[in-house]
Amino acid sequence: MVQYTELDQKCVNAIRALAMDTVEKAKSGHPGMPMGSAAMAYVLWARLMRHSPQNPDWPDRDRFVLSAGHGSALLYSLLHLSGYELKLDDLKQFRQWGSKTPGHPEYGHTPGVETTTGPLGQGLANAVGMAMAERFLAAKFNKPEHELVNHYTYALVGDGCLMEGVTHEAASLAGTLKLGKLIRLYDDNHISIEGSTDLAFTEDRVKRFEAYGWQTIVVEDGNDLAAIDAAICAAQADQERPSFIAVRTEIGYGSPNKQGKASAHGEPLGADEIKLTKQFYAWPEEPFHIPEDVLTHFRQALAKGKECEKQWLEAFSGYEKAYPAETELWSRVIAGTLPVDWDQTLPEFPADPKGTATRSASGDILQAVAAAVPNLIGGSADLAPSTKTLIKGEGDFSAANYGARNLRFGVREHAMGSIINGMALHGGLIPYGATFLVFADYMRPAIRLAALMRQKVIYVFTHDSIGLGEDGPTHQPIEHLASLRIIPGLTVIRPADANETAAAWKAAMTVPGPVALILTRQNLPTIDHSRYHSAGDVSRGGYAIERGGDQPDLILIATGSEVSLALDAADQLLKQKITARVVSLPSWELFEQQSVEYKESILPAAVKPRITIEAGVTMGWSRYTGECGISLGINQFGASAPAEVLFEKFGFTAKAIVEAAVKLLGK
Ligand SMILES: Cc1ncc(C[n+]2csc(CCOP(=O)(O)OP(=O)(O)O)c2C)c(N)n1
Ligand SMILES: [Mg+2]
Repeated sequence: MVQYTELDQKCVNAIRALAMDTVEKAKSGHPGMPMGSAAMAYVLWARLMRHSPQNPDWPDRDRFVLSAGHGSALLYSLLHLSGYELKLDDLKQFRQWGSKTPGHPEYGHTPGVETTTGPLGQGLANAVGMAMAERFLAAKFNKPEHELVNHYTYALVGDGCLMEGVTHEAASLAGTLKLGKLIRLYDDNHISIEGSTDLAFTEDRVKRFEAYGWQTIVVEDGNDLAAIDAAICAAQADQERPSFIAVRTEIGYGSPNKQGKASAHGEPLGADEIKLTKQFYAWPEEPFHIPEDVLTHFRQALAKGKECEKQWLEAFSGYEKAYPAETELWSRVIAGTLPVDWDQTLPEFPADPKGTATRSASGDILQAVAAAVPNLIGGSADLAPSTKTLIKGEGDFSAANYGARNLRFGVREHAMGSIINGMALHGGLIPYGATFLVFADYMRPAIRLAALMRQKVIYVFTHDSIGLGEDGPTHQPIEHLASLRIIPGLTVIRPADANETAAAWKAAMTVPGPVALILTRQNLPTIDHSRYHSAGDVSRGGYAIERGGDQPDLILIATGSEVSLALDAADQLLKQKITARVVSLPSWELFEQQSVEYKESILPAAVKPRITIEAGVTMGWSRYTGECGISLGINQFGASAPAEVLFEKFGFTAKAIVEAAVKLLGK
C-alpha cells in the first residue's frame, strides 16, 4: 500500500484553503464540496490520473469530469496547483466577467476542463459517452503490439447527480456495456441544498450500482488517503465492470461551525469562519497562500505528464511505421476533419410524385455517409426501426464488440443526448442520436449543453408532425420546432423531400455545432426541380423553388411536408392569375447567416403578402410574414386519426392555402 505523508496531507489542505479563498474573494460560490472531497481529488490528480498539464489535449489522457459542477473551485484549484494554464490571478477572478474561472466549469473556456457541468447528472452521463468513445477507438485502432488508446474516465459526482434520473439511465447502460475503464467517485456527504439527504434520498446507493452491474467500493473515511488510493486502484484493476466508489465525506470539512451542514454548500464561509477553519488546518491566514513545498510537489504533474506523453508518442511512432493507413485515419479523426469527397456518394433521388418519407430517405443517406465516414457512430432510443438509423452491415456496440457503430441506447433519450455529447467531447467521433421529435423534450438539457459547448452531434428526429397520424396528440409534435429553434447555436433543418434530406445531412456533417434533422414519418413527393428550373439550396437555409417571376403577387414560405402543399397551391393560384413564389425554408439558422442581398433575393421586401405554412405552432413565424402576412400553423394539440384526415381538419391542404391567399390579397 502506498504511504502517504504529512506533505500529502498538506497538499490536501492546500486545495481546501485555495477553494475557500477563491469563493470568499468572489463573494459567491460553493466551498463545502471542494473542502469535503479534496482528499479523493488529490489522490486521483496527484498520483493516479495520467494527465499532462502542459498539453490538456493529449489524446490518450485520462478524462476527469467534475459532474458536481458547483464544486468548480475544486477543479480550478487542482488545475492551478497541477500546473495547467490557469494562474492564481485567474482564481482571484473567480466568477467575474471575462475570467477563465466561470461559476461552473465551461468546456472550451478553461484549459483542462473536459466538459461543461453544472446541470447535475449531465457530467456523469458525459463520462459514460467518453468511456464508450475510448472503447470504440481502442477497438478500431489498437494493434496487439501498439496501443494508441487506453485511458480511464473518472467522474466525481455528488448526491444531486445521483438523484437526477439521467444518471440512472446512463449508469444502467454503462453496466450493460461493461465499461470497465469508467470510474465514479461519489462524494457521499449526506447533504444537499435543503439539508440532509434523508429528506428525499434514502435508497442504498451502493446496492443500486451493484444492481446495474458495477463494481462497488466503500471508503468509510473520506480523509483516508491510503484507503482512497486502494479503492481507485481496485477500480482500475477491474476491467470488466465500471466502478462506483462511495467515499464518505463531510461537506465543509474543517469548518467548526459549518462542517456537515447545508450552510457549507453554496455561500462563502465568511472571514471569521475562514479564520477558524485555517486554524484547524494549521494554515497561515494569508489568502491564496500556497506553501513552496506544496507547489513543488503538485507540479511534479508536469514532468509526469510529459513522461506519459513521451511514452505515448513513442508508441505512436511505432504505430505510424507499422500502420501508415490507420495512422492517417487516426490523425484525421482526432483532428475532426472529414475525408475528401466524403459527400460524393450521397444518393440522389429522382423526381417522384409519390415519393418517400424523409426518414426513409435519411436511412438511405446515412448508409452512404457511414460508408464514407468511418467515425460516424450512433443509434436511437429504442426506435431504430422507425427512425431508420441503423448502419447496415455494422454490428451493435457491445461488450463483445466495441468496434461496432450501431449504438443501442435503450429507452433513454436523456442519457442518449448526454452520452453523445461525451463521445463528441472525447474526440475522434461524430455521434448521432435518434428518436421521435416529440421526445426531444426528454433530452433537451443535453441538447442545450451540446449547443453551449458547440459540439458536433447530430439529432435525427422523426415523426415530425401530426403527419404521424394515429398515435395521436401524445406523439404529435406541435411546439417542438419552435422550442428547438430558440436554442442558440442549434441548427434545425426540416427538409421538404428526399433530396433536401441529403443536403440536410451534408449540412449536418459540416456546419459547426449540433444539428437537428427533422424528418417525416409519412411519404412526401420528391420535388421535380427541373419543372421549376430551380436547384435545391438547403445549405443556404432557404431558397425559392417556384420563383413566380420577379414580382410575384405573394410568397408562400413552407418547411418540410408543407412545401409540396405550397407548390400545389401555387399551381392552383396561377389558374386564378395569381403568381406565387414558393420558398422552401428548411433552416432558419442557416438562412439567417446569409447575406442581406441573398435574403432579399429570396424574400423581397417589396412583396408584402406572405403566408408561412408549417404544421406546428406559429410562434416565431412573424419574422418572415412581416406585418401584412399570415401564418398557417397549429396552436393546439393534435388528435388521433389517419394523417390525411388530420391534415384536412387542421387546414393543411393546398385548397386551404389557396383560400388563405385569395383572402389575404383581398380578391
Ligand atoms: C439539474 C440541476 N438541478 C438543480 C441544480 C441546483 N443545485 C446545485 S447544487 C444542488 C445540490 C446538490 O447536492 P449535492 O450534489 O449533494 O452537492 P453538495 O451539497 O453535497 O455539494 C442543487 C440542487 C443544479 N445545479 N442542476
Ligand atoms: Mg451532497
